[in-house]
Amino acid sequence: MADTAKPKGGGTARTGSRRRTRKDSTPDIADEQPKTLLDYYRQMLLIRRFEERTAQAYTQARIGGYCHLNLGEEATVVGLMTALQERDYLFTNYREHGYALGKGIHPRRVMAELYGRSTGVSKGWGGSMHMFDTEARLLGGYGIVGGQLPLAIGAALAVSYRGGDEVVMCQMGDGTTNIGAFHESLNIAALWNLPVVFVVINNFTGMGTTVEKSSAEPDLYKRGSAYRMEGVRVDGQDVLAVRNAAADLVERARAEQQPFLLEAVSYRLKGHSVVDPAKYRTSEQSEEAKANDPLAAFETRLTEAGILTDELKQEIAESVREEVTDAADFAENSPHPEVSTLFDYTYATPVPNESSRMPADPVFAE
Ligand SMILES: Cc1ncc(C[n+]2csc(CCOP(=O)(O)OP(=O)(O)O)c2C)c(N)n1
Repeated sequence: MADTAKPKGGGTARTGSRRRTRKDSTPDIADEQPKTLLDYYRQMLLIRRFEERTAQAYTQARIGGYCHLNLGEEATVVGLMTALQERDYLFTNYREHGYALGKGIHPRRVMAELYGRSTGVSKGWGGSMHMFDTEARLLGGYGIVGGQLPLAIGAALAVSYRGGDEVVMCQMGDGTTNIGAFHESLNIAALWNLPVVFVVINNFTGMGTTVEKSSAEPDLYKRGSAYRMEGVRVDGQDVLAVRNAAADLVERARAEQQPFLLEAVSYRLKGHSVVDPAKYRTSEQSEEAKANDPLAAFETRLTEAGILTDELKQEIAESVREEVTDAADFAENSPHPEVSTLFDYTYATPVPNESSRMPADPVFAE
């Protein structure tokens, strides 16, 4: 087991910084291509601005239903997504907008899905929590806590059965590690040597309940040890550290055909969902979180290294702003799906879309 983000002592409700890394584990940006670093910066900024726009559209009632944002988790999301090969599969929980963007889905299609429009990733029927795109190999988007885990190992079993070399990444939150499906899935994945990387985003709270109050073993990367699964903890505020740790495990899962567990210690800047004012946090915690904003920290690092000049910063900010505005305009101007298509993408076998059908009537068409 490795621990590159060791908590300092056994405090109670803590924010990202106190639980963060030893400095010696921070990758040196001098080892990276400036182009790569700027690309990561842009991706993180895109998620930030996209999510801010999403929050705004929600308050304007352009977006309905549940809606959970990746604000504050941009370094983790970008680090994880850049560690995957295009052919690798991804399963996530409902906090997924940034992952969809990171998996290469166009911001227009992600925003249109949030608006519930037919041009969206799931043709407007999935919404914020249920994005699904077989081409991009994003296999959901799940609103049921832990619902993605058994499905992810099913996909990994299919890969393994066919002798493929794809890896399945299965993202979840810290709260998910106490769901039965977590243990069942880790057990089967280890028993059957499935190529899955389980990723726990430890943002310290499941809704408003802290990890310390819900987990007998709050060092979540150790939770795989019951299944003899190697676990690694990484600083989720550092995009390079996340990419390195994730890429290592993804490639080992591919080569060794076995599962791994990665814990990324991150922090969400806002409440659980867009309607949660996060009153369970102290103002000290919120202030500390803002002070440790991963996007601002990365921006400072790149600026100090002379990689991000004022001109470049402006240029990137402008192009991201345009991309997000374009996505929102596209969503706004897209049609709602036809009600007659309600069941078209839900079942593998055609199902009649008959509102008059009684519960006892057969589900599948003759
Ligand atoms: C089976 C199930 N139980 C409860 C809920 C309600 N619920 C929605 S999100 C959530 C917290 C999950 O927290 P975590 O796994 O840490 O993910 P995060 O929101 O931090 O990404 C709960 C309890 C649910 N959706 N599904």
